[in-house]
Amino acid sequence: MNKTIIVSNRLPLQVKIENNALNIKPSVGGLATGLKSVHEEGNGIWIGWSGLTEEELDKDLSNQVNKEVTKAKCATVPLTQDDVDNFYFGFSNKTLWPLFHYFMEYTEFDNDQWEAYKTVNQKFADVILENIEDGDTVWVHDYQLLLLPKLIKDKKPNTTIGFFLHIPYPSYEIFRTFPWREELLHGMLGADLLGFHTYDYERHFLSSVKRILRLDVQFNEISYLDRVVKVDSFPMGIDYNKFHNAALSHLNQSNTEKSELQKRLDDHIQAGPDTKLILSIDRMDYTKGIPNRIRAFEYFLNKYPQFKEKVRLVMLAVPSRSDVPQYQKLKRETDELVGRVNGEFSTVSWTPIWYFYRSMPFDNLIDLYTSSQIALITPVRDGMNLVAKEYIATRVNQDGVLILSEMAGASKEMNEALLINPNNFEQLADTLKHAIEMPAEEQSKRIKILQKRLQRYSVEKWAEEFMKSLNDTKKIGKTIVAK
Ligand code: GDG
Repeated sequence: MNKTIIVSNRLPLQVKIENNALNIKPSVGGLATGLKSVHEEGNGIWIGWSGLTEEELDKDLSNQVNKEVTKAKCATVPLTQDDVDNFYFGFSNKTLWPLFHYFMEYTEFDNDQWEAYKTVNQKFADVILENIEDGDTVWVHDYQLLLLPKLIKDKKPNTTIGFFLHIPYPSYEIFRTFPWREELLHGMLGADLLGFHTYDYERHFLSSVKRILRLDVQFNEISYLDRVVKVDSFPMGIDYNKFHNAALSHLNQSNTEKSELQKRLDDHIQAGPDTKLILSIDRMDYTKGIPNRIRAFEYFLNKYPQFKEKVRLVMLAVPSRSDVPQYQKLKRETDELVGRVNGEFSTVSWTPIWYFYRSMPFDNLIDLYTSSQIALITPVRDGMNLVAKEYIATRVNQDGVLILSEMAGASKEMNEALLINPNNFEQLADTLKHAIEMPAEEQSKRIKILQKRLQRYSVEKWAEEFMKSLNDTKKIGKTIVAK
């Protein structure tokens, strides 16, 4: 029986060595949830890196990892520390990530790192080829593996290959600066279906294909060699019920069940009739617009001083890629800005920004979502942004306001949020005031529509639609041959 192989840079497992012993847990991220049913079906297998380098694993540990990983229907791609430095921290995060997020000034074009990127994509292909049989389906994920579709298709033309990009695809004018642009596009075109979060990313990709490779594009189909490659948008959703139900059970928590964080959040909310919490949650990444958000909040406090001592920005920034210099710089800048604003405005009973630089357990995340009357999500570029969707799913009383950057893919499906340009402080300050003063009926009207949409287009539905479309490409292939 044919099977589906899922491929992503990291496996949906957390693999750690603690006191010389292996500790493996399933990871609980959105992608793992969405792909669960695809993964569990038949002989499905998930291929990726375990998170431990070859140097960290002696023979014994390596055998143990393989045994445990196999039990979880996974297979690992062995990577050395050099691979991780040059392919992951290097080319993926110093070239593709900034370029695809329009950060030209952060983009490095380093030939050695490009070579490492190719080598590691080949390592992924080798493991796939060991596990694949004719007629299987492969679903490759994200920007670390853009060359993989071609590497598989060349060796196994009878496999159906899907690719999904989780980050933005940039406009032609940005992409054309990339030195290895033809090779990268050919790599992606090894797929039968290419999926993006939004129609705009899809359009940008098609434009690059037309202008760089001079291929014939009809609507959303590319004639490529003897095949047709289909391109489409599949906006990724969330595990709606998980967030909604967690928020519902929060409602009924007794005082003793509440976390310390929840009690502190309650203290603020109950301090006065018009006190509000404004929430922001992101990985500490320069694409997320964190410094701009703090500056805009400072601007807001100066423009509308009546909200001093009433509103508080609760900002959770999760450490990320801290080996990359730009991320270290961003951390310093954020620390400094928070210090400046808190120094400038704090009173004995009020600190304007509560800043957490850490990751929090899921329950605390729910504390934050459910306690905040406003979510302020202002990335300068973001493929989708799931935090915006999770916030809406947790608003079980249909109150709350989402302020969302129009530069996030999520804004395309969330018109009922207050959409802003994250570089426009004036607009941001005025929108914050609007959000704080928004009547309850209007909040509820907006949230209800958003919730309905998110509930319908969950992450499971996203995976289902992609797989359906991928299966349909088998029919397109046959039509072409029949012509
Ligand atoms: C990339 C693209 C695209 C965050 N802090 C904690 C925590 N989280 C969880 C959130 C959410 C996820 O992490 C973050 O997802 P985002 O979509 O917001 O952002 P990226 O990590 O940049 O993801 C993005 C996504 O891929 C999917 O395609 O939307 O555009 O950049 O689920 O809940 N979870 C826990 N503790 C935390 O402190 N437990």
